Order: sequence, then structure tokens, then C-alpha cells
Amino acid sequence: AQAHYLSTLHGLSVEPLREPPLVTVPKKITQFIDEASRVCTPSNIHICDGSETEYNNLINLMVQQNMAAPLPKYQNCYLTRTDPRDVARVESRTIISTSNKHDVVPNGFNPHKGALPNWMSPEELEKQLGDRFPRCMEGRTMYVIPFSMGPVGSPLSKIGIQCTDSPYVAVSMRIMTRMGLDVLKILNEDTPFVKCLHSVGAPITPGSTRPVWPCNPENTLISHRPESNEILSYGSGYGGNSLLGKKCLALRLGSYMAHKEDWLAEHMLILGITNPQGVKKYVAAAFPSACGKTNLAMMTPNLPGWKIECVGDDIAWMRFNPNTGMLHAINPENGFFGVAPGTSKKTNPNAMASIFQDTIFTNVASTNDGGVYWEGMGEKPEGVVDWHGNDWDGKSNAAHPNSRFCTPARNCPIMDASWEDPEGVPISAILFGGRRPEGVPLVYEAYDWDHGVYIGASMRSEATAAAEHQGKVIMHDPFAMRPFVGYNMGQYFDHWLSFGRKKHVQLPKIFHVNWFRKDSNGSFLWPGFGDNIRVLEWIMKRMEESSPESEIAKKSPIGVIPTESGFNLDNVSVDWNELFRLDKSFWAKESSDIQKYFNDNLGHDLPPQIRNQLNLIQERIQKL
Ligand code: GTP
Ligand code: SPV
Ligand code: MN
Repeated sequence: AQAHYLSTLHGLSVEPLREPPLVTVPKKITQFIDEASRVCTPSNIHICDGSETEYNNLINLMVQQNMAAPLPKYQNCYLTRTDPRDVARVESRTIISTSNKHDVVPNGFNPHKGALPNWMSPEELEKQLGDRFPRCMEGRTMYVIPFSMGPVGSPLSKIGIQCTDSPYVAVSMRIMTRMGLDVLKILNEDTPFVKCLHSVGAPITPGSTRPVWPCNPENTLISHRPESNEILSYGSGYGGNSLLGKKCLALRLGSYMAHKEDWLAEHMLILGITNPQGVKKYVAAAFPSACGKTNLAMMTPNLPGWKIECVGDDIAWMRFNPNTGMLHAINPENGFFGVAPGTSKKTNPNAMASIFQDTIFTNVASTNDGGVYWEGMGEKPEGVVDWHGNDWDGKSNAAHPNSRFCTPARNCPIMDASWEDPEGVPISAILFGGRRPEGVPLVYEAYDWDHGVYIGASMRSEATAAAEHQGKVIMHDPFAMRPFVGYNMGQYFDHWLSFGRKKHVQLPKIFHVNWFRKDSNGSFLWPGFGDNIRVLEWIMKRMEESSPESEIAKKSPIGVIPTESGFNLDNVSVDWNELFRLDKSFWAKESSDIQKYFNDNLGHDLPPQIRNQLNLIQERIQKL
């Protein structure tokens, strides 16, 4: 234990913690910082204490360097514009490295690149890292960020130490995680932690130019070593590539740990729903990136007497609680990194109430009165400067489609009273869903757990701007985890199936939803947003029913669907028949596409129960 806390590291000056100077930092952690600085050779090291003063200093530094601009229309809000080549997660350059390839890649018969996580051998990764990290922080400050995913000190939480040369990452991590001194204080020599090393890959050498948003797109590599609890990310400063607590730790390493430790780390929102009679339940929902999690998690219901409260909008860590027998979920995050376009007073008033204080906006447009603008925000103001920093021509995107707000959870007016409960909240239903313009009805319910796992495994969704995929192709995205699962997808399916075999547990019901079905003119058939409460109302009623047939429910080949009279359509006009139409040729093609995806990519690693479910569905579809 060191009495005066890292005052020097091999001759470099280390910005000391302001208060109290006597924090004991475990040796393993000082060794990691030492190692990172020896390899990356930053000119300075700054240990983040997580204080407001520090946050303000870092923001001011970014403003001085033109990396951030104040937004005087709001309170304590800033705008960042990235390099246009660094605007989203880079899935093609995101890899998991394990000693055994099969631990990550299933034995598919004809595997497709990008259909599942990428694997790299330890030797190859060592070489790739060696080509990138040495001296990569030259001329820059290395920020050391101690953070906790989950409430500080909760037995369910995980600790990470991120070394990064990006002040943008340091300030964003203070919003998105519990970060700083509070975390350092609870650590001892035995506390496991994830070593997170991040560099934008743009050293400042004599004569080199200093880009406003440093990055290195040609050499970007987001790598994970789950066997040694390490994340090494290079070349991108953006979101899921750089805020390593989020997708890298909480999902990729998280799912790897969850598999070993018998829990689940999922790309899911968590919400509380209270009906007009005062009955409250919790629901978790997995939709792929940019498919509606934040909006559902913060929804303002369009039905009187209903209440939604938010626990989390992107990630859920879940395990069966031995006392209640229920699946309990925590949100490991501390803020929202939400899609800006489409966010308005009409669609998401709770987000609008959250994001005009203490928020960092990335790649949105700005207005001449010191505000922000994006597509779908409301009426177009005059004098808009687009996300590139140019006067907006009114035709191209004002905001980048993947532009984001980064805002503390405490700003959201409907945070659930239990959102930081270390025990988590008990989940009564799990929803899977995606962007399906064709063929897939508004909602259907699984017949049982295995069928529900099949529904998660067979998820597909239209590509979005959250990653680098071009066009609106329908992609397979099992459990909305294709870019985020940290181990073999076949084993992941099996892990989900294993919960169905547990004794003395209350399994949540499983549903599939689709807000995005379109009519022949290309318009959405369903109003979505606040009207999604109608779907949640039906789901909540179904929690009380066990038979697939009732006044409000009937069987269909793909699952249990609502009866028209059993679904609340008060004050909304929709084409019910079209919303729920099941087309035989569509579903025959859908199931054969899924079969091909499974054969090509999972092969013998596809659990027999999933193949069995596929067979049952194909038989039922034949009878349509
Ligand atoms: P990530 O943060 O990338 O994981 O995305 P997310 O799943 O949280 O998606 P989000 O709620 O931010 O929504 C993404 C886009 O879908 C936004 O532009 C929303 O306006 C839009 N959207 C969300 N819910 C609905 C809905 O019910 N109907 C329609 N038509 N659009 C929706
Ligand atoms: C997603 O892409 O699912 C996000 C944004 O939530 S990012 O943090 O970039 O992963
Ligand atoms: Mn997400």
C-alpha cells in the first residue's frame, strides 16, 4: 500500500488527488497504470477523482482545444463533433481473443464474416497490439478512470480501471459510470478488476498536426481478452468503442463472466410498469441498437392511469434471486448514451426533460442561439450548423443519424425508486424485438421458455446507423447480442435454455414485439412511442394467464397473439388485420432463412432444443 498515492511513476508527474491524499491503491492497480504508461509513454498521468471540479476542468480543456463547444441555451451542456470517419461502433474491427477459437466461434458449416463475433488468436493479437500501442500516447495526458459498473460496493457490480488518452472519454465515463475516488476507496488487493486500455491512436509528435478529434480509423481495433479480464481499444474515440465500461465490459466480458457464474448480461432496457389498479411489474426488453430501447424505457403512456418508471435503457445484468425465485435485474450504468434523432417532446418527453442539463451531445446540429437540433426534434429553426460544422443546406443530415446525448440517469424524471437497488428488480416478462418493416406482427407470446429462447435466437432486424453497416438490410441479430456476445453463440443459446431447467424459479414470460411494420406506402402501421403502452397492457394481462387461449389471447403458428377485442384500441385507429396478418410464404421464407443462418454459422453448436423449436414452427407454418 502506498501512503501518498502514486506521486510519481518513473519520473512522470502525476496529478495528485485533491482529497484525501491517503487513498490506498492496490498494488495490482498501480502495476497496471505503470505498465500502461511504460508502453504508451504519455507525457502526463491524471488519476481521476470523479469530482465536479475535475469534470469542469476537463470540459474547459476540451473547449480550449476546440473539442467541445458550450451550448449557452442550456445548463452545463456541450457539443462535440467527431471526425466524420469516427461516428459509430466498428463491428468489423471488434474482436474477442481466447486461446481456444471454439470458445468464441461456433462450428458453423459455412460461416459468414460478421454474422457472429470475430475471433483473433492470442499470438496475432499480441502482434496487432505491438503495432499499435507502443508510444501511442506521446504528447498526451493519460487519464486513469477507476469505475464501477453497478452501484459502488454492490456484490453484483464489477470494477474496471480504464487508462485513456481522451478527455472526452474521461468526462463521458463520469456520466455513464460511477467513477473516481468512491471506487478507489473500496478496492483491496483481492478485488478483481478489468484492465481497460484505450488510445485514440494519435500521438502528438514534433511537427505533427493536432486534429480537433484525434482518431486512427485505418488502424482501429477493439479487442477483448476475457481469459485475463482485459480490454484494449485503439483508434476510435466514439461511444461503444471507447467508453469501455459499456459494450466492452458490461456486455462482451460481462456475458463471458455471466456464462461462467450462472447469470445473464444482456442488451436490454429495464422498466417498471404500474397499471391503473396500482399493480406494479418489471419488464426487460432486448432490441438491437437504435431500435427503441431508450424510448420504451422512458415512455410516457398514452393511456390514462398507467405509469412507466425507468431502471435502465441499454444493459441489464440478471440473475435468479434465491429468496424470491425470480430473475432480478440491475442496470450497471449510471447514465444514458441515447440516439438523438427522433427524440422530441412528442415521442420522448422524459428524454427531453433530461438532456438540457449536464449533457454532452455528440454529432448533433447546433443553432445560432446556442442550442441543438436534429431530425425529428420539432420545427426547424433558422441558422442551423450541421454535424460537420457547416451551415446546413436543409437537404443532407443536419445531425448524424447516430448522433447521441450523454446524460446522467439522475436527470431523468421517471427513474424508478429501485433503480440503484443492489438486489435488482424482479422481472416478470422479457421482450425481444426488432425493426421489421414486413411480415412480423405487433406482438406475439412464446408458448414456453424453450420457444421464447428460440424467439430470441431467431431475432432479425433492419441495419441501423449504430454500426458501420450500409443500407437497410435485414440482419440476423440473436438476442440483440450479435455484436456484443463474448463467447460461442451456441453456448450462449444453451446458457439461456439452462434457465428453463432450473428448479424452484419463476420464469418470466417471453414476448416478441415489432413497432416498425409498414404498409404498402411505406408508412408505419403502428403509432409507436406512448401507444406502445397498449402492447404492455396486453402483456401485463397475459402475466396473469397461463393458457394460450383466453378472452384476450389465441394461438397462432408463431406464438400466442391478442384477440382484437382483448386489446385496448381506445382512441387509436389502426389497421388491425394488417398489423397481425400472418403470411404463409413470408413465414416459410423467414424460417428457412433462420435455418440457413443457424446451419451456416452455428452448425453442430446449435442446441438441439433450438433445432426442435424450428422444426415445430415450420410444421405449424405449413398449416397456415
Ligand atoms: P441504442 O442506444 O443504439 O442501443 O438504441 P435504442 O434501442 O435505445 O433505440 P432508441 O430508443 O434510441 O430509438 C432509436 C430510434 O428509433 C429513434 O430515432 C427513435 O425515435 C425511434 N423509435 C423508438 N421507438 C419507436 C417507436 O415505437 N416507433 C417508431 N416508429 N420509432 C421509434
Ligand atoms: C449501441 O450501439 O447499442 C449503443 C451505442 O447503445 S454504443 O455505446 O456506441 O454502443
Ligand atoms: Mn445499445
